[in-house]
Amino acid sequence: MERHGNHIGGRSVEAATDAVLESRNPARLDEVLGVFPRSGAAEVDAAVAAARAALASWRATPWPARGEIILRAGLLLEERKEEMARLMTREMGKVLVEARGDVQEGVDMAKYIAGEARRPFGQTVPSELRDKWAMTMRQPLGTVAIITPWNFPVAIPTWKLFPALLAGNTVVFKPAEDTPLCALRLVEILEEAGLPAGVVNIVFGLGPEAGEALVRHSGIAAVSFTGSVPTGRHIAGLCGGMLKRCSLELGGKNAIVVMADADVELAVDGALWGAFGTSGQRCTASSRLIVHRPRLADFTDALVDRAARLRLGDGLVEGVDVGPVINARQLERIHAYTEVGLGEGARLLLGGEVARDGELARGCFYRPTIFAEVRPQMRIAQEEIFGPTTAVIPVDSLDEALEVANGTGYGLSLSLYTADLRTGFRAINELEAGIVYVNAPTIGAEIQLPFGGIKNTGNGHREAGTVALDQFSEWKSIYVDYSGRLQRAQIDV
Ligand code: UN1
Repeated sequence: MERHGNHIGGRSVEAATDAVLESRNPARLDEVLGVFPRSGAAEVDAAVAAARAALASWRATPWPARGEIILRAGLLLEERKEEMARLMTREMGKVLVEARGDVQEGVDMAKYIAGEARRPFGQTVPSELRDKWAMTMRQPLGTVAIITPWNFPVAIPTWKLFPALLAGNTVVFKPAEDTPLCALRLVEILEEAGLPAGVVNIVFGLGPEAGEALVRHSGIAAVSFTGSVPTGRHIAGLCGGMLKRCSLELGGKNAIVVMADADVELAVDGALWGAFGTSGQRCTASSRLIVHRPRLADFTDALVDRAARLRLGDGLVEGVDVGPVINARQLERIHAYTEVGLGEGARLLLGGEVARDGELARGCFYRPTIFAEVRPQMRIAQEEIFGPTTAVIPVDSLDEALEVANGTGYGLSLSLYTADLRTGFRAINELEAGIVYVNAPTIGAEIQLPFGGIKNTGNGHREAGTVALDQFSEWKSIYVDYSGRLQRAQIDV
């Protein structure tokens, strides 16, 4: 098994520290994919220095030329989709079809943002004075920190890396400690596509060590982070004190609402995919199912029946529906929530246990878990579990459904199933979330629309879509006075 260094200045660099982290396959914990440094402040310093040294030349590279490199990286990623997807399944467990989707999202992002390379429009507006021009342009921020989670080991880094690079920034990238190899392969592809050495540097390590040093580093102009609310809050505090820009993409407690007039079979399809896809480890996972009482029995019976038939196992094996969860710590956390739910008086209809039969004992598997008779204020209906656990909450009206859907501290993704156009549009208007779906589950965002949420889900930024460049660029306003005399704005008009 290979021992890797950090990736700094276009090559593998030994860390000053001997401490290491192992990347293990969560479906078979005895399989180690690689050993990576557990970096601290010294390694972060070296990475920031390399990124800053690369800045002047990268910033001077024309936007279209930067876009070409990103496009080539996207095409290489597309060529190697299968290889990358298999690596992802081994490194973080999601089933192969989903891993292919994750890589595809990166390919889409590359093509989309490369297309923006000739379109970073500024504005030219009239001046109030004669012989004077007024206009705006986007400029890079400098060297930015990108800190990403393990649940979308390719897609989420591409949401951040590609726009950051297109805008002319250089990067220090700290991927989650559970998925270092996917991160390394992605950056190698960028360099193979022509990205100059030092433009993206990777430091491997833990949040409280490498991540903390990176956020605090005075050479870092901005931080883009996806992860948990407590970590996001901590980063926001640090950045606030330093007046450093930070964009945060945090948790969710997303819900599917099923109204009495909905196509229940379709809603069950959506709930299965939304709740148990990626073993529920998406910030967009459907962890609450709010069901209008007239259809409660139909919906719940069909859901339990179908969820009971989902096949748990190694995501590389054909026919497996649900893979492992990321590690033993998460497995424990997920199970602790089952105990919370039981303690709160919710009724466990399915799962609620670690799966240990046969081969499953080698990895971190949790059975798809469904709670019924959940009340909206229970902890299992309020807190992000990040596992294959969902809560059925009965309601008696559309008003109540919307109130319950909106009644958490999060606001990422909400969905409603109905056959009534009026109900659908009320939902679009009144659901409090960054992303709303009608007749589709809470997962499945596409990169050409902004991704992000309100309330504790973030701090007002969006990723991808037409606003992708906003978190990574600064507006500059430019005035050119060719009158040859002093003209005083607001005075000489
Ligand atoms: C995440 O859950 O962290 O919409 C990102 C989706 C995916 C992205 C999810 N396209 O579920």
